[in-house]
Amino acid sequence: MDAEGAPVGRRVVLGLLGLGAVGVVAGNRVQEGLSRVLAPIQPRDPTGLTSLVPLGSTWRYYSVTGAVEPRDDEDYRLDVTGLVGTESTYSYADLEALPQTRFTDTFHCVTGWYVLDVPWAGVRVADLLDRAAPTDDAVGVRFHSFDGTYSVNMTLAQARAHDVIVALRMYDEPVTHAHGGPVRVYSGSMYGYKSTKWLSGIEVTADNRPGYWEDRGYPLDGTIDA
Ligand SMILES: Nc1nc2c(c(=O)[nH]1)N[C@H]1C(S)=C(S)[C@@H](COP(=O)(O)O)O[C@H]1N2
Ligand SMILES: [Mo]
Repeated sequence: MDAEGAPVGRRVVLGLLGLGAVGVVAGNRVQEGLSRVLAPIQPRDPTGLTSLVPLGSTWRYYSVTGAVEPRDDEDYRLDVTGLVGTESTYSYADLEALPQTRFTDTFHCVTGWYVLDVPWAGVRVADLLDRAAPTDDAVGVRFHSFDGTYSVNMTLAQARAHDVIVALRMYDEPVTHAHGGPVRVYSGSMYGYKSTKWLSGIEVTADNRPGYWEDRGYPLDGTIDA
């Protein structure tokens, strides 16, 4: 998993413990209300088998900053900046007007919980990158959150994958505030920490530097089963 060859590095384990703590602190009160709100949209499971899997198939609410000031569609802005030919700012309506990609996928948090069959829709990050035209020295993409703290990096190649989107819809409804709306990232082949909630910026960078969780021990390459 890391260069030293340990299957799960000490830093990763410490990171996992840290996330557990965040889940408890940030999640406690919110979790109760959320499970009621989310009950109608839990994935269908005709076999009932997923209920036997510990930690399986239910959403956890995560925010490393506690409460985040909600943002309306009208106030929403996404900045695309950095090593690009054309920097730009998109409103929610601008994003809605671009071609939308919809697909259904299992959501995996690196701590073990997952949610089956989540429909997502939004704009491919690849399309936004094409419009911005990264310069030849561009290597990474850094996603920023309007929570003021969270950020995450991936390589330019990872960000261009067809299942990496700026998501406007989840379960065929607008992304809720708790899930990082009005606009969040969804990175299909990567663990949940690569999917920045409350997305405010996409910055094209000269390196692929660690973001919030990678600084605290999560793998820089967040590919599932990497
Ligand atoms: N801004 C922000 N984005 C974030 C996080 C966070 O704490 N803050 N947590 C990440 C992690 S570890 C996971 S598993 C998912 C959880 O998404 P959810 O809160 O919609 O369940 O969001 C990711 N994106
Ligand atoms: Mo996570």
